Amino acid sequence: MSKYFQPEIETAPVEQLRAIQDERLVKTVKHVYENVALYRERMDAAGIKPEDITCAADLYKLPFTYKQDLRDTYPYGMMAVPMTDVVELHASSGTTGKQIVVGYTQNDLDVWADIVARQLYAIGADKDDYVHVSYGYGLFTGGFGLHLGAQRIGATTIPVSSGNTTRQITILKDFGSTVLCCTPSYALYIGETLEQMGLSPDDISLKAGIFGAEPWTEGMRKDIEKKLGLKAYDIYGLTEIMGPGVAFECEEQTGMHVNEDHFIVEIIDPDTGEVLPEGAEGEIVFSCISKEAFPLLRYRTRDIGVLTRKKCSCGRTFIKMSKPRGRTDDMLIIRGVNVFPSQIETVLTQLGYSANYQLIVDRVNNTDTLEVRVEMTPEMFSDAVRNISAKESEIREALKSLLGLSAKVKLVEPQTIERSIGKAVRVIDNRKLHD
Ligand code: DLL
Repeated sequence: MSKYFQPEIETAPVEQLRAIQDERLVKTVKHVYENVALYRERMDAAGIKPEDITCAADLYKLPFTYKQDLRDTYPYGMMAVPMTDVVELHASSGTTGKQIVVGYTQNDLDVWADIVARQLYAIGADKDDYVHVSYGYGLFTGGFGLHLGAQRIGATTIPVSSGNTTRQITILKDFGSTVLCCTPSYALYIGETLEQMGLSPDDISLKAGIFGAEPWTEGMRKDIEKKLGLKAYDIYGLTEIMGPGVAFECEEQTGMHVNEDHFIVEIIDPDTGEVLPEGAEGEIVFSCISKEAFPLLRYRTRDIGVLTRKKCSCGRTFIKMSKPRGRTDDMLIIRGVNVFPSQIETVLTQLGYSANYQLIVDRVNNTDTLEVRVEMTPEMFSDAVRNISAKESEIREALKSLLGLSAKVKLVEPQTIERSIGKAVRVIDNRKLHD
């Protein structure tokens, strides 16, 4: 069986990919100029005509698109085809602000199925697999996206959706699920529940997992792999661009290949908007080049990552993006120190804790405070009380020396931090209450 779903594209020489991007970008720019008022107005205001964009290298000339634009044109102002051609809608509420809605033509759904199918083939799944989808079904893109891909490869699709964790385990066991798809925090929760039910990975048949929709660390990957007895792969995507499958991890497990025949990715300096060279960290920006219903150009994701064209051992030629470190809007600034929750997670998992933690930020007498609440593992808890303050200062010291961050650390009893069946809530920022 091939590990590529569409080998001619996935392993195409870079020049060939460039040529596809050139042609598709030119077509998409014309399409949005003619059909989306916001793009026509923006381009007119910037003095750019569709003819000025002749290849992918001209992309930088185009204005950016922001989440606010999607809110301002809510619900259907960014659709580039008549609504009669739109066969499905999805929406994202985000953590703050008004929801946005996106649309797909039948052709868009076919492309979505293909790119998720590429992910499934890349991790060694095929029609003989049982793909257990525990991402939420509904307006969230996770459930339906993975579902489409699983059907496209002819796998036996199990649309469980999220929640009811003991039932998830019964289904994993009885239905013989071989591939699990959910958020990494839910995967961890499923792993813990398996343990609590007195079962081990040998009692289920999982061989791989496709986990995304939130940042997660290498430490968390190892923990999930151990608890569930599988290989854990990362998948990236966002509602505005397509949903899961914009980028996917291969057997190397060192970052995600961007489906470059459908999306052009850039890294920019979030402050100046300047395009940064390969290898530099910055904000990830996507342009859709094959979408019909909702093709965004230069969309500012707010995700922070790095791109590389280094040759990948899997043979794919698509550019790779690192695991996003976080989002510009999730970065905490604690007394002048910039820190992403994922950096704290790395420190905790290196010290042997699982990724059950919460960050509580506040402001006391005009000074920011951070409390890191970390759950003890059951083993630590049983051997513990006298050790607690020593363990807390060990974490405090590690945060200080690795991140330059002074924090209060509080070890809490096992199972006391709320588990998530979707995206985990890591940060409680009480400063917002005072603003
Ligand atoms: O989370 C789509 C998705 C579903 C991706 C299932 C993967 C699996 P949104 O709800 O619109 O869409 O959230 C998109 O989630 O901008 C990132 O900040 C974050 N995100 C998504 N995938 C990853 C990942 C879906 N693999 C936002 N690593 C994005 C880190 C991720 N962050």
